[in-house]
Amino acid sequence: MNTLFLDAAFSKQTERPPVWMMRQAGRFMPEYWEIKNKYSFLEMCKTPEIAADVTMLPVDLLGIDAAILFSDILVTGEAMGGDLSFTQGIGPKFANPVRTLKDVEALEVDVLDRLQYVADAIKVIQQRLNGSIPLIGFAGAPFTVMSYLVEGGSSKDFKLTKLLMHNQPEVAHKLLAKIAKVTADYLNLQIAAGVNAIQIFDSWALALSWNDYQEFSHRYIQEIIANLNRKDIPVISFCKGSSVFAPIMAEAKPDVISVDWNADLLNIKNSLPAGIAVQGNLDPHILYADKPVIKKEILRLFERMRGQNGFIFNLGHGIMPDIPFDNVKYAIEVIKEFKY
Ligand code: 1CP
Repeated sequence: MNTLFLDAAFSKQTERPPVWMMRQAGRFMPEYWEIKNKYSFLEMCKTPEIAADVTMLPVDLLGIDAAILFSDILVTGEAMGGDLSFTQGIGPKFANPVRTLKDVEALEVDVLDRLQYVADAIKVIQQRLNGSIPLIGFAGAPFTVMSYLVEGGSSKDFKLTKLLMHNQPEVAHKLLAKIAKVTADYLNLQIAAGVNAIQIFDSWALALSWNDYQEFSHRYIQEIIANLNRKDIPVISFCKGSSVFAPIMAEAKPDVISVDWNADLLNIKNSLPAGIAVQGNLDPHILYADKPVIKKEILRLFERMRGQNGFIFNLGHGIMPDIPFDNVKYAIEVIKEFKY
């Protein structure tokens, strides 16, 4: 197996930084659309052979150092009773938003049988990978998943979510505790099915104040990480907002913190306890730019991180759907030519 990714995740020395990209198995690839035109997004997630086909696209076409399970962070919300759909150009929608104590009480927590298709997909993907590179499993963090359940879909300002947190904190905590329980069970299901690493996505934590982040997000992530059957499975904690929240995130004891693009990555790494690796942190918009710019920005980051154990190259957030495929391919070539 190519162990670059796992070595860096455990802060061991590597000959070059390993690379994978958030949202690497997605809409910027023409081959993704060939599959997407035939099935709905949830059909793709729930059919193990198709989920495996999509997971393998960036492995075969880009040569990345780690694969990520093709699924979505919102499948936990669906399993708990959310009526989830994805509409092209609009995004995710929960038709039955969760806004009252009664709504929260109606959500179920013993739901692993409804997520068995993910375990099945992991087994098919591992057969396809055949030991070549590690497979990353993932879940959404409770705050981010709660925001979709409460808002009923995507949100710009998280107004209803914050109103619930501020006016009825006990209801918000009840909801977060339920999501955290399902998420820990779900990640342990993924570990049992054979993933080699876990990433927790708290995509919208940046919307929270320092205090609210600790009360409504961090403590649940901490609880989830503490409940994982980690063995030799590294845990990556990602949030949009990590430039600010990294010191709090470290208290949950992840192996890796995935950093957005606002911060200087070395400064963040130096501020963390020894043994926590960093992942990041190229601004994904750089991948729209001309190739010499892409190369210059990647090499600038790598020169800054030269000599550091515990550095995984990634973007500060996911690849946008209209980034040219050729630019992503070029970026990966630049990365793989680099030697420390
Ligand atoms: O390579 C991969 O990363 C693919 C697997 C993957 C992952 C890790 C998908 C497929 N979604 C996710 C996680 C995810 N889903 C996050 C966290 C990552 C991040 O912050 O980028 C979030 C916030 C979601 C929610 C979601 N699902 C959105 C965002 C909507 C918003 O509020 O801005 C969207 C558009 C989806 C649908 C979705 N999930 C994945 C894909 C490829 C798609 C698009 C479906 C389509 O083809 O229309």
